[in-house]
This record gives sequence, structure tokens and C-alpha cells, in this order.
Amino acid sequence: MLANDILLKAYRLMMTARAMADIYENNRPVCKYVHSTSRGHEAIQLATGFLLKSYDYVSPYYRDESLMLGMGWRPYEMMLQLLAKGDDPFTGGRAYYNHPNSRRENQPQIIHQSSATGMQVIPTTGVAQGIDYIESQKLRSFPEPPVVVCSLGDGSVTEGEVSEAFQFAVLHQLPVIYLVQDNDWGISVSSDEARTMDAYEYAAGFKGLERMRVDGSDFEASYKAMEEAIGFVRKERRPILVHAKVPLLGHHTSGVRKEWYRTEEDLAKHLKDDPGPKLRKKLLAKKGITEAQLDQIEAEEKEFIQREFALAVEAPDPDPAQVSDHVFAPTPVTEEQGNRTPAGKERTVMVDAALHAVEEILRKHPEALFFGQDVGRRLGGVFREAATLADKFGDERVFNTAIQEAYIIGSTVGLSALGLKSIVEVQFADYIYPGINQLVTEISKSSYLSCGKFPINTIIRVPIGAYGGGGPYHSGSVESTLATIKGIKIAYPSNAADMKGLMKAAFLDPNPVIMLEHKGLYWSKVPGTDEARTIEPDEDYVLPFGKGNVVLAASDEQVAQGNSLCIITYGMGVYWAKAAAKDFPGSVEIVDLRTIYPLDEALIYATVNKHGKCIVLTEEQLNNSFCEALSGRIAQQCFRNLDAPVQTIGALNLPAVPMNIGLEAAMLPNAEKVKEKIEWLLNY
Ligand SMILES: Cc1ncc(C[n+]2csc(CCOP(=O)(O)OP(=O)(O)O)c2C)c(N)n1
Ligand SMILES: [Mg+2]
Repeated sequence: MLANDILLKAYRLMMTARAMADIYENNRPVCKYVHSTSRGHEAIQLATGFLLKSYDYVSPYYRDESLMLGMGWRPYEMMLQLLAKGDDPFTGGRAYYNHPNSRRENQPQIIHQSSATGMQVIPTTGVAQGIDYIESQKLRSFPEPPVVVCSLGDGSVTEGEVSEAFQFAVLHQLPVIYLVQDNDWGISVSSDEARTMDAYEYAAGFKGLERMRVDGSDFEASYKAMEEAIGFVRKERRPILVHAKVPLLGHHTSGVRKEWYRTEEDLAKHLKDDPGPKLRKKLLAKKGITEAQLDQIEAEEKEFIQREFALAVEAPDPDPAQVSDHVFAPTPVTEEQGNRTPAGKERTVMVDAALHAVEEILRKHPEALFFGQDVGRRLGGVFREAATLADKFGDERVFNTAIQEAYIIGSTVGLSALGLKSIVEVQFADYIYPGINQLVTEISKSSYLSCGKFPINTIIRVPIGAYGGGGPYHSGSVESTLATIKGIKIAYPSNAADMKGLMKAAFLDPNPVIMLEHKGLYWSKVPGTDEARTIEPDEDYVLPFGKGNVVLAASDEQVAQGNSLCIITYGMGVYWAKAAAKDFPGSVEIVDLRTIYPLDEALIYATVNKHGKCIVLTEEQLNNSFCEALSGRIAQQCFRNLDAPVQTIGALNLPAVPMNIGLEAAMLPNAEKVKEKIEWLLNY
């Protein structure tokens, strides 16, 4: 039997949650932003909240209002988010009710929470992965072994990404509790429409995942179950799924009303399990607890919530001048530093420059780890871009993952929250798509929506590009897709020195960075790309993002005669441009962008203004590409100085790069195609 004070505290907070739901419902025009309440789910949520410690991590979902109350969050603070006020401690008025994140020292830690159902499971499992890594490397000590709670609804469990996380958690035996609150509904989709098994039954398919069922509407049972689950994970360092059956008493959200799709019968069935009255009955059966005492608690909470609500309504709105704050955390790398061309060094191929950069990072930073498909000991990457690293740093720091792009990318959110620095790899750019969801939904928004509390420090290495008949699923370009995502940085080096300097800058950058690494430049195998091999810079060399490079300058003479143009390009385009320029000595200036975001707009515009003629060159299919967007921006910014329309060169607008080398060549740009355009433009 639990002590009366815990039961009474739970009862009080159930009355708080009820009063909150009621006041929101009674003030719908004021509570205009969409919100859900925890009505029906209070018991399991409060039990969980009571049991977590400040060094634990929890990912509450949008219905976990009572979980927040259980962890000691003040209703006023939560209401600031409900009303999207400036002092909303989680998102500063940027996201919905009960989408918390917190680094407060005296309460459990909460990473950024998105609204995408089930998508929090990978980032949150990443937190458990991070704790496991810290424990294995003895990087830090905790008062006692932390646990991670990932909370989600029954409807969310059917999302595919959830299974990637479960797989990883059981394989690596991570200290995580998946708490599934099963109310039999996913908006209007009933459980029998959505699945043949509930989460408890589903969990049985994941060998090594402990599981437990509990009546989540019974506070005492919930408390005992969570106490056991948390105790198990603290001690055993293994994952468990807790399946809590709960009623759903409120509306799905303020906007989707229960009476639209639920029958009287269904509502009545759920109401029978209302956790408040259930607990009240138990309390009244105890000695010394009276109806009057419980009535008083209810009345006190009602009054308290009225005061809290009035205060929150009065709070100021966010300052619109701050709308653009916190997209990125500031990076320490703003200037090129270190020795780029040390004396006596050999020229190095680009793939080795990347490998050496990662090796130097791993040697210096125990908080750094590197994982992805085939990067582990046996192969060291399908391009040998990770060769020998596992031998040197061990299988806990450099390891293979299953084929799980969503997990590979999304787990870095959790690792980053713990101060770890992950370098991960997606084997081919063509296979980044299963990970794009995590990139867009979780990673890119984390810093912005947590007001800078959770920027995601990660490097995502992505071999990219076409050459030598790689075929339709190993040659694709993805930079335009990536460039539409705000909140990530994208590098696209064209030579070994840039690769090394940018990799180092990416590592020091507290924000998410994608390194696009052209497979055709890795070993300078493509004819004409020998210059991608350069002297390898020193270990301390860094190249800031957003600084383009003039790789070929036009002569003053040709510029003065108006017989010049510039080519703005990156990656393989640099080599096509260089080859084409040979026939026009002094007339062509080539800018290698080096990073797609941030973009060196100052250099681009200054160069275009100088020549008055410009070609933007890319390997990608042209229509609606980054290259077209950039040419539009150039036209806008440099209109007065342009002597001809901005030209673009890219691949044909086909859905894939065909495999036969003749077809591949027909699709891609090359030096010849660039030459024709230069000639035409110089004569314009
Ligand atoms: C990826 C994604 N798809 C769809 C939605 C819209 N949506 C919001 S809540 C919800 C139902 C979730 O049901 P469940 O996980 O059982 O949680 P409950 O609301 O029942 O507590 C859906 C489909 C979403 N938020 N995210
Ligand atoms: Mg549900």
C-alpha cells in the first residue's frame, strides 16, 4: 500500500488536471491554439512523473499534461505555452501546449518534442544510446544510473520508425522505458481498424524487450508498475515496454471533438475508468480521509487554476522582433585558421582527407563517435572512408548499424542532448530519404523550437554524385531537397583540403551539418579531377562555412574589355568549369561555393557584379533546383550590373541517372556543354 501522502498528492494533481481541462474548455475563444488534455490518462502519467529523477530523461507527448504536473511543472508555466506567450519556458510561444523541452537542473530532462506521432521514439532512444555510451566510456558519473522514458499513444506505435528504435534498443540493451498509453483511439481510428495486436503483443516480437501491462487508470497499480519498470531499467540497463490501458475522457484536441465520432456507449464505457473517482473511492476507504477533505482539495485546485489562468492570460505575447532567433547556435569557427598547406606533405585524395579528419577528431574527443552502415571494423565503409577507425578506437566508438537511415540520423538528437558528438553516415545520397523525416521533423526544428536549448550537434556524412555508371540508385544528387530544409547546414567540398577544413568546422559547429562527399572526387578517379587531391592541411586547420573560393580568376585585362564571365558552382561542377575555361584564357572566373548553406552571397554578388555575366552550374537536374533558385536570387540582386540573363547548366530533368555510361553522359553536364554556354554568353 502506498503512503497516504502520495495518494493525496496524486488526487490533488488529478483535480488540478481536471480544473485545467475545464477552464480551457470554458474559455475556448481565449484558448484558441489547438491543445489536448490528459483527461483519462492522469494516473499513469502522475505515477511516472513522481518517480523520475532530475538526471533522468523523458519525452512526454502532447497528452502528457499530468506527467508534467507530476514532475512539478507549474500550471501557469504550462498555460504560457497553451496561450503561446513570450515567457512560455519551453518554446517561447512557438509551439503548442504540452510540447515541452527542458534542461532545468532540479527536474527530469526533456529534449525538444515535435508533434509528429511516434517520431520522438528514435531521438529518445538516441538519448538512451548516449547514456549507454557515456557509461561504457566512463565519460561522466550520475548520482545513479539514469533512465529514459519515451511516452507515446497506442496509435503512434504503428509508425514504421518506432520499430527501428525498438530494434536498436534491444540490440544494444539500452536503458529506456517505452510507455504506451493505450486509449484505443488514434483520433477517430479505432484500435481494431489500425492493428491486430496491441503494443504489449507487438513488443513480444522484439527479442530482449521486457514488457508489462498495467491498468493506467489505477494510480496505485500505475505507481507500482512504473516503480518496478524504472527500478528494472536502473539496475539491469535493458529496455522495457509498459503498456498502460487508459480511458480517453476529453476531446482528441480542442479542435477535434469527441462527439463527432464517438458513440454515447463508447464515452460511457471510458468514463467508468475515470482515474479521479477511482482514486477517491480508494482514499475514502482509508482511515481518516473524509469526503469533506477531498471536496476541499478539489475546490482549492479549482480556485488555484483560476488564478493561474488569469495570470497566464495577462502575460505578454512574444516579441515579433525575436521571430528569427535561435535557428542556429553560434559556431566558434568564423575564420579560416591553421596551416592549409604544410611544407613537406604529400598530396592526399579527398577520401583520405575526410578519413584523417575523422581520425583526428576521434583521437582528440572521447565524446565523439562514428556509426552507420558498414563503417565498422570489418569493412570500414563501402568507400573505405572509415577504414581502420574501429581498429583504432574500438567497436563502441566506431560501429556498424542495421539498415536504418531514420535511426542513424534521428538518434543524433538524443546523443547531442547529452553533449556527445556524433558523426554518422548514410551510405549513398539516394538512401537519405528514409532519414529525411527525422532531419526535417526533429533535427532541423530542435534549436528553433527549444529557443536554443537543444541545438543538434551532428555531422551526417553523405557520399553523393554520379560517375562511371553508378546507376539510378547510387548516383543521385540531393542538395536541392536538403537546401529546402531550414535549420541545417550543408557542405559540398570539391577537394581534399576543403574537405578536411570543413569537416573540422562541422565538428566544432553546435548545429547539424550534412557533408556531401562526391564519390567521383573521393579518389580523383574521374578524368580531369586530379586537382581534388591536394596537400593535406594540418590537424588544426578549419575552414568556416559560408566562405566560397575563387578557384580560377579572370585577368584584369579581359575584365576591363568586358570579355569575361563567372561560373558559380560546387562539387563536380568545379572541374567541368575548369576544363571548359581552358579554351577562354583570362575570361572565366570560377567560384567554388564549398557550402550550400550558409551560402557566400557576398562573394557571389561581388563576382557577378564584376563580370556582368554569370553561369550557375550544377550536377543536379535543373528544374526547381538550388541552382535555379540561386540564379533567381542573383538576377534580383545584381540586376543593374547584368549584361545578359543569368544562365544555368545542370543535368537533364530525368527522374534518375541512368546506368549505361552513354546514357549517364547524355544526362549529365560536362566540360563541352559548359564550353558551348561560355562561348554563347561571351558573345551575347
Ligand atoms: C506523423 C503524424 N501523422 C499524423 C498526425 C496527426 N495526429 C495527431 S494525434 C493523432 C493520433 C494519435 O493517436 P495516439 O498515438 O493513440 O494518441 P492519443 O491522441 O490517442 O493519445 C494523429 C493521427 C501527427 N501528429 N503526426
Ligand atoms: Mg490513442
